[in-house]
Amino acid sequence: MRTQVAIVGAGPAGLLLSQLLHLRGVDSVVLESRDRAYVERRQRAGMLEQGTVDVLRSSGVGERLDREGLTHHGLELRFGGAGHRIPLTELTGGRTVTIYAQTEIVKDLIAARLAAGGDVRFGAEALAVDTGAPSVTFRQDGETRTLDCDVIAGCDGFHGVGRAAVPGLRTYERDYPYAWLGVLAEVAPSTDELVYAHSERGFALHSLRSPRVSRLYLQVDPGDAIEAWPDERIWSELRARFATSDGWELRDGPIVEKSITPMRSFVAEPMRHDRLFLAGDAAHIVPPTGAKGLNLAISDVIVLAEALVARYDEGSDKLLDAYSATCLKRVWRAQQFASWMTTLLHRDPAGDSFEHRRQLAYLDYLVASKAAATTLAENYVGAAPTL
Ligand code: FAS
Ligand code: PHB
Repeated sequence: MRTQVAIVGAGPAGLLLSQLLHLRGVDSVVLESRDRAYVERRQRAGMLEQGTVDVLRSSGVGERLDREGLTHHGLELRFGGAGHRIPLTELTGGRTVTIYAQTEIVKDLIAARLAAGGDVRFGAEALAVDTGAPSVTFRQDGETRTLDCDVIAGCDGFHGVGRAAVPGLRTYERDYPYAWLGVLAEVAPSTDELVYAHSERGFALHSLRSPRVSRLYLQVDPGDAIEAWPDERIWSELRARFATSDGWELRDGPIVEKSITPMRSFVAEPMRHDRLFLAGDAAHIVPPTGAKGLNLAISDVIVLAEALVARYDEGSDKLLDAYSATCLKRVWRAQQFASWMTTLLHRDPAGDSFEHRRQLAYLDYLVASKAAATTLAENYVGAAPTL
């Protein structure tokens, strides 16, 4: 077997890379260890920056996104029993964010690749990558095979095999003393825009998926088991954390999916070794508070696709040689924002009262100062590439 670009992983990074390369006449094969149904239903992100929306549209997979996506112009910070709107669009010269679930992006990309005759192989687990004479050894249907290629794109997420093939990797990590319990509920959202709640009981987030489906998160201990969170306890805790003095009410309904995600910051440098290029969660993880994980994966792939096309069209490796540094500038900007927003909004499990008052003081400042609110807005909608 041979292709120009071997892509390991059919998450948003791998699938979008395959689509972008296809549109520019570069062949690829996508190897995905899980089956299609698993990959399409895995609940993850939902908040898209403008750059992510733009590239999905320009690569021909924006039609359902335009029909079903929810464009947002602001978000609410809720603390001390009151809500405060941050007018994102007004503060960023017209930029918006869009709610459209990662599951739907994955479905749209898989459908587009298969409709174009793309080679996306499910149940094909990469076992090892050879970065020199590039090739990927993988197992599918009990048979071990080798895919020869010019370049390998390691889009295989945090637990993949690509990163391990980079010798002398430098890693930067921070584990947080809390996790997120994510809930998908068949109930109309109780808010039109996202509500980020800071409370003495802990953080909570009210996001959306559609006019009939809500996506909610609440801070839990990293060691919590999902079994300790029956639906009624989840709704009761969410009501307590979103409570306001004006009697705002949280609608509840059937919970169709719930899971606990640990929270970490992680960066692996460099994001390239020889003919292997890492993209997305394979190279970095951000705490989901800032809604950056998916958007970072997309921005890595935009850079990688452009660099690979330059290699094939112009014979130039200049952009490929700059790939890691180009991506890492944006990765670290996102890391700074995501860790700042996470430590601002989450209750310190040690119950440190100084930390709680410090958080409240900054939240008051965010609401009172246009400069402070603009800093949040600019990073939330997606820092311009120059920042
Ligand atoms: P992914 O992990 O999505 O995809 C990697 C793919 O590679 C997977 O399909 C995997 O099966 C496959 N793979 C792994 N090893 C392989 C092998 N050896 N061979 C073949 N295939 C292999 N981000 C946000 O912005 N907001 C959120 O709320 C949010 N919530 C999250 C919740 C969870 C539980 C997790 C894990 C992440 C969450 N994220 C969130 C981040 C998430 O959206 C990621 O940033 C995004 O999935 C990154 O996409 P990829 O880099 O494509 O990696
Ligand atoms: C989501 O809708 O999944 C979401 C939105 C904003 C975040 C995190 C997750 O900060």
